Amino acid sequence: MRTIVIDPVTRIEGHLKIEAVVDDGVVKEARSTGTLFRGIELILQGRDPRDAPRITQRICGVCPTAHATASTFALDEAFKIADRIPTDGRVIRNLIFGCNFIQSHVLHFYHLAALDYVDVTMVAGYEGIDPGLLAAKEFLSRGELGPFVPRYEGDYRFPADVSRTLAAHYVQAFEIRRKAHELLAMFGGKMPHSVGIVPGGVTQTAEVDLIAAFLWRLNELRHFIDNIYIPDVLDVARIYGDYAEIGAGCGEFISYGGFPVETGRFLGPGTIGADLVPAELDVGRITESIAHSWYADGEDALHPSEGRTAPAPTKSEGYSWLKAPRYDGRVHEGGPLARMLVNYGRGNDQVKGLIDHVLGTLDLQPAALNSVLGRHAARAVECKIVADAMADWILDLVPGGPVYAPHEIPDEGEGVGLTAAPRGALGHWVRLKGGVIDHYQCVVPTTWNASPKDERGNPGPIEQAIIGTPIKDEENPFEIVRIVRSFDPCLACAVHTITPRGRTLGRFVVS
Ligand code: NFE
Ligand code: MG
Repeated sequence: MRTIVIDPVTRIEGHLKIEAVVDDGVVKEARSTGTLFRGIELILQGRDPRDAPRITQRICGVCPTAHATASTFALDEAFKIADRIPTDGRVIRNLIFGCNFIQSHVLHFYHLAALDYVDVTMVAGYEGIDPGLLAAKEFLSRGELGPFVPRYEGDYRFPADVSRTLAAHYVQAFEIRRKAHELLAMFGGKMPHSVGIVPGGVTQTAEVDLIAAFLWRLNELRHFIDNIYIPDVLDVARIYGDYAEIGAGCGEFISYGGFPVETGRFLGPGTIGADLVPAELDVGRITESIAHSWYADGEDALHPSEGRTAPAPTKSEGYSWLKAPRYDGRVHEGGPLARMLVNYGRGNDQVKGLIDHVLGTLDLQPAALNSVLGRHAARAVECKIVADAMADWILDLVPGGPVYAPHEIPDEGEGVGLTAAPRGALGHWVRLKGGVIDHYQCVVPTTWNASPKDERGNPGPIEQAIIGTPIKDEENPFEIVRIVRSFDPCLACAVHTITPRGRTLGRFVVS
């Protein structure tokens, strides 16, 4: 029996520790610990509600647009204007947010996860004229190995020429992400922490020149997704086919739905299990357990609208700053895989067509999607679906049309804002009193996926995905980091500890 400790897990956002107890070459127990602590929700108390979309974006530089979206949906509801958002306002919100989805999914595959599969150091032997590869070669020749090593060794399977092609795409992906940011800024003002999405709609009207410029650049991103990103994911899946059998999670999935369209949500909401029969989402069934989290609070498993945040860093049963969100008391995984499965189950033709194409290409059954490869494939498919939809949505804009519903801020009000965020299901809960924020809670995607055990002792999705995994080489536990990264965790988003008077909660040595 041996415990493998990976602390911090690199190439994710934020600070995550994974402990895995290995016996006879198989993981028997796993612990996922959010080691970062920070505060946001209490900062909001007593403030003008319109500050919330601006301040909650500071939770994270990777998915600020998701927080702006959830926060704004919650305020639309609290202000009772959710049904008055003009079409141009709704569409432009979706375009701004869609840019962030594309950027985030490309970031995750190339700059965070791909280095687990592609030996970028092969670029050192490159003899061609590709400017990106030559820049990478020069970078390596200076001994700048930081993003690439140290790393686990012994399971890089691509030959040198394919590794170099993939490395060229790694370099190209930086440019694609920059372009996605630029695209977002056209309607959103800037990235990160855009200023375009506000309660009532957006701040930028649709103009003909903006529409043309946006569409032209969006098509460049779509070209990359179709011709580079998706084929690269399929190449990794072919060479690392065993990863369709590694990393199965809890087997139950949750989607809040995302991107409002006239008929509901473009990515539909729901829950789904192994039978692939989706169920309606009932927000009232969401609870957060603190049984194994560093929070003091007699009552466990509260609904987020009543959630409290009382830090207890020395609590002996605790091992994470993350709470443990559950649906119907059961563990659920969120993320692109959850959304693609829910929408596959709901009979969405486009999702069905693309997922079936991936399964056919790799000769896999739908059950194999609950795996490391399934998460990567679902993310790439979702990236394409959202990018293609954006090219349609933009044509719904009426240049010069209204983008904002004027309104008063009520003294009292309550709202919940649910959205798909790149990493999963994101919810913001707000309550107003005296015209200011009285209570605010965020339950974010990585809180679901990287959660610790709950009050019933059930491990969270990432913990369950690691448990039962055979480890080939305990000195190089590739399997564990590949599983964790397939979830695209963001601990910066996931943890919100607050200390109203600046009390010290604990001291941490970062090694
Ligand atoms: Ni910090 Fe986030 C996303 C949100 S997180 S990246 O996507 O919301 O878990
Ligand atoms: Mg398992």
